[in-house]
Amino acid sequence: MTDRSRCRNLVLVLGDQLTPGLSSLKRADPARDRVLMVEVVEEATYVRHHKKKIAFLFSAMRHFAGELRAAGWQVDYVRLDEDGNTGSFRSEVVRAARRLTPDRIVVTEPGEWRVLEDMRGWSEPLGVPVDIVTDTRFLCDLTAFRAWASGRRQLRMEHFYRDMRRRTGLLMEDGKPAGGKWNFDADNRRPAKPDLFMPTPARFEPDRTTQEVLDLVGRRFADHIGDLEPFRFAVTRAQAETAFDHFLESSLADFGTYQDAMLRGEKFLYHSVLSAYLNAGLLDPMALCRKVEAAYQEGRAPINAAEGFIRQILGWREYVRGIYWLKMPGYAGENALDATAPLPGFYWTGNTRMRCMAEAITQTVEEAYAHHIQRLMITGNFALLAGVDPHEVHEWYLAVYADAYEWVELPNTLGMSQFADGGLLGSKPYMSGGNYINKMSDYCGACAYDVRQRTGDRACPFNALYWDFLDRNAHVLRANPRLGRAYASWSRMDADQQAACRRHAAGFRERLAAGETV
Ligand code: FAD
Ligand code: DLZ
Ligand code: SF4
Repeated sequence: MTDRSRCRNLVLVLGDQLTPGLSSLKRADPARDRVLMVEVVEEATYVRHHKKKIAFLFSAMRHFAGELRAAGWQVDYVRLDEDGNTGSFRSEVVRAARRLTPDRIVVTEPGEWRVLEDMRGWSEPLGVPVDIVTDTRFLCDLTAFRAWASGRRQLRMEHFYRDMRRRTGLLMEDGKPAGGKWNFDADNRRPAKPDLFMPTPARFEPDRTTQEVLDLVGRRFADHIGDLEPFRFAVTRAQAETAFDHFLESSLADFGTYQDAMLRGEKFLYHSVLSAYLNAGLLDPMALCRKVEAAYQEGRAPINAAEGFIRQILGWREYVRGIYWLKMPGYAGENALDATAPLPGFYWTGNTRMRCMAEAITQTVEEAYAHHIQRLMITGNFALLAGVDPHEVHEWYLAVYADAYEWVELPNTLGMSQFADGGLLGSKPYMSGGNYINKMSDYCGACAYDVRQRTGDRACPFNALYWDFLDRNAHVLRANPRLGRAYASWSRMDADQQAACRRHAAGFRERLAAGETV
């Protein structure tokens, strides 16, 4: 259909905008406007995304297009393997505009700077205005975040989070935080024990649409990281809501207590495994927070669980998005510790003798998922200690996780995990030697290395790397009051021990650089 009067607005809906109440759709009229959705090779390959991530999005996009059509919209959906698909957002919008001659293009602002910059240049070649409208799916709009950040010396998440609790009234009782404290993190650091009754997230059998996508992705992206099957993701809003309800029933109560725990073979523990759905727009963050608050109020979840979960969504998720848009485009290039080592090849395979790294990476390859402490204190910690170039680390996280889009991934990786922003996001680097990993997991007992040794053939690599990291970066970090105890311990070591640590770490980093199996 090329009737101009039927396409006043051409509404482009991106793969992470699968929300019926999307701001661009709200501005349009199903009777007169047209929706455009495109599967494009550029989005799948600007970093080489995990096969499961591509399959999840393509299937969720196709299902969403079907739901829009059922709701009365005309949707032009361009499949990846369709004849004439030109492969990028820009060229597909140009092609559609030639076909449909719209008066204007409407699009909700994208989640990545790269795409926004490109969109800002579309109007001229298209010869029609491009309206980029605010994304209203977040709990703190960017103007409010800028106002919060303005004039502050430090942009700490905890302060932002308290403001958000007050603003939304979530877990507030008579103007005070429910349970008498803002933050129950201190209760949320218990290691887990292998348990026969460990919950598993809700899983869904692929339907015909998903099966077609799996065949497509298997053919077209065979050389990307990751196992495509078994594929058990939710691909519709209804399924994602079922997954959330299942989490509420089976895992929320223990979510807080075991939030930082890690166990061999347990890929999900009590985590919600909802981030991919939230970030694609299949779930509404406020609705989740309200349901978790209700579970607390009705006595179905303790305060440390409810507060812990709400803090992740109301606090961290909104905060990192605010930081991203406040600091881009410069943020992506920061490298406060001048880290330059290449990302070790085993990040793509899990082929390492370090049990903790093998567990975290193998499940990433299998599931396009690892939980927060695995990302932060295993793969992130190792890259930080080994001095890996933060840009390479960033590209890895962006590629391998089903929930990764730059607005959320970059601040978490570059800021929280790699300290490449020099402490804008975190007051000190998140780092540890083997001791912490041993305390919070059962990995070390099954490792080729010995967590108690600092140097020697079987010494846990995290140990010498930890001390060497502090030493190498003393010019940046020594003045940090939160590292006072760590530097005091380093100073208490005698010169021979310090030299042995340095030698061991340097030898290990050389073997890493040479691509040896470590
Ligand atoms: P749960 O532990 O069940 O938490 C509930 C929800 O809270 C999550 O679904 C997520 O939406 C939100 N959340 C929790 N922590 C964070 C956080 N730090 N930032 C933003 N939201 C948070 N999260 C992403 O969504 N996308 C990413 O690309 C991403 N990259 C990361 C990279 C690194 C190096 C680190 C350390 C963390 C990263 N995170 C990212 C944050 C966090 O690890 C994931 O959100 C979480 O592991 C998703 O699993 P879950 O749904 O089971 O979360
Ligand atoms: C991640 C991704 C992939 C793999 N493919 C597509 C696609 O083909 N079409 C699409 O609309 N979106 C895709 N996405 C999500 C986009 O990369 C995302 O919308 C932008 O990065 C902005 O956040
Ligand atoms: Fe990881 Fe070291 Fe423990 Fe091995 S000994 S699992 S390398 S922390």
